[in-house]
Amino acid sequence: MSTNQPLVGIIMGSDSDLNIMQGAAEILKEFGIAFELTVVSAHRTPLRMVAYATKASERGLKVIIAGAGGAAHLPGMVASITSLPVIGVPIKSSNSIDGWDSVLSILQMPNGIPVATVALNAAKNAGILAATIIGAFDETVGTKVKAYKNNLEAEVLKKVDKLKT
Ligand code: RP5
Repeated sequence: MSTNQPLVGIIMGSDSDLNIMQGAAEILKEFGIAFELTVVSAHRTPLRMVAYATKASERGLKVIIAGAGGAAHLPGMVASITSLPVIGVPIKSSNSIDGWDSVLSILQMPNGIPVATVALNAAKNAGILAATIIGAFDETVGTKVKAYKNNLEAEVLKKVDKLKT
């Protein structure tokens, strides 16, 4: 990809989510996909959330990855405003109910407003999914995603071979 225009917006409810959300940033770097990363809170900065979601598409973003924990309304609220695909990352932010609060808040969206929800803390998978969406239209990215998956397969086959010896 030859431009520095961010194609993926990585947002999170708090800077305490950053440790997990770095996983999305790292894999997007590996795929050579430009991204931006910032904190947008559905509850503490609701107007900033509305502004971000409203302008995301016109600013050139193609996919939004939104991570949040607890009453994790950020991905769903952003999805309710933007026409871009939104990938939700449930974050285990407290031990009280093992992250089920985050998972269910992001997963259980009403009809019409889908959020592509990855597993608990699975920011890397969110990055791979974002690359896959972009790769469906961008051949360079698509080829990298294919190579990534081929490599996963090769790694497994190597282990299978080792088991035979
Ligand atoms: C959520 O509350 C955030 O996404 C974070 O996972 C959780 C805790 O936030 P802090 O109190 O650490 O800022 O909104």
